[in-house]
Amino acid sequence: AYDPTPADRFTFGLWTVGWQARDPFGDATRAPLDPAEAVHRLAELGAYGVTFHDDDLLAVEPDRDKAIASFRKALDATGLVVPMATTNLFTHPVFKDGGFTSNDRDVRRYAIRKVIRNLDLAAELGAKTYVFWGGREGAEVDAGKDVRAALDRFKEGMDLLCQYVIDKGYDIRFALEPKPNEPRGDILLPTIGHALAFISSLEHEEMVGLNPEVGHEQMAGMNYVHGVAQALWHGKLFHLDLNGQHGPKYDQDLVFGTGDVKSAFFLVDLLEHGGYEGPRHFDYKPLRTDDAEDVWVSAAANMRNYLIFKERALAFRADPEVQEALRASRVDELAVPTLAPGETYESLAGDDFDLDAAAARGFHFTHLDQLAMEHLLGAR
Ligand code: 3MF
Ligand code: MG
Ligand code: MG
Ligand code: MG
Repeated sequence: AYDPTPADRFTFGLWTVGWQARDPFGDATRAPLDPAEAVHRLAELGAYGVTFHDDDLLAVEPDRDKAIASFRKALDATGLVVPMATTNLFTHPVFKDGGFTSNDRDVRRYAIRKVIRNLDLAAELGAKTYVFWGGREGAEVDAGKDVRAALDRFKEGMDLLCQYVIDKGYDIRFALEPKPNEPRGDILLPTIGHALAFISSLEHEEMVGLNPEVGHEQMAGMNYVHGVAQALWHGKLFHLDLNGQHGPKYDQDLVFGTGDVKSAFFLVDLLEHGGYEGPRHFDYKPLRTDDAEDVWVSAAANMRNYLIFKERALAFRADPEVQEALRASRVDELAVPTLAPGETYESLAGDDFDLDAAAARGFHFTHLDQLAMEHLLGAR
């Protein structure tokens, strides 16, 4: 029951299983991974697709054409698809002050060219979503960055790239990935909310949505489930990055479900019932202590955990006691509009309301929460 198949639509970034585990204090603990091997191994494990940054394809073959040919061959051999692609605008030292928002205009022009080149490849490979994680778009020194000018330039870059996609007739939408900090001291568009507000300023706002990551919201102390629900409400959940994180500290990128377990349960509950049809994309890092084979144990764990949470969430929803508890907490009542059809604010004046009785009514959320815990822990 917990064995993934392509129908589950699990996808992985090449940079996840391919992470060599370099960190700010230590060298790589694993050899580079051939993207073609990654594709074959992921397919064997039951994944549906793979995603990549332009530079990920060059992990073992510096010649871009040869690297693309080898990647394509692996895709054709396995049937794995590429639903999303993205640009590396953070590793090369040229991006140290950002890509779209570097103070250096030459760098901004280069960043846009780099995106365009990989957009063409993304379109060829059938990607429908193109992600922007602006990891270097930010600052450590407030005097060094005019945030309003930076947002002008960010908007200029996005508007231009939307126009490019329209002119080329590509079937691609963009997704912004918020993150509060790391590697910059402060990153622009730090949370889902900041990014949503920014999107509403864009020339082609209908083409731009979000790629929220579990750990990135949790680093900012945010409730990821609420953030995803709001993104869905705005019609902006174009894609997502699943992983695990233990609260506000460095970006841990743990295996999905191994950070805040309860939040992962409610996330899967939301995704399975909340109208998200896209891929379940994992953006995690195999532990630095894992060897080349352990990497595949961790890849499998992401998918297995998702399927376990899915089973628990379905059992939670199907349990008659839970349904009764939901009614007792009046969760369904929130879906009823506050005014009845035909009523106006004047109708409120006629309400016969017992203030004391309403104040005394409990919502019984503790009982509901306990039922969720018991389903999550397998005690029901
Ligand atoms: C960094 C990230 C990124 C993005 C990726 C775009 C390197 O914290 O999460 O991974 O996910 O650049 O998808
Ligand atoms: Mg992360
Ligand atoms: Mg990450
Ligand atoms: Mg990510």
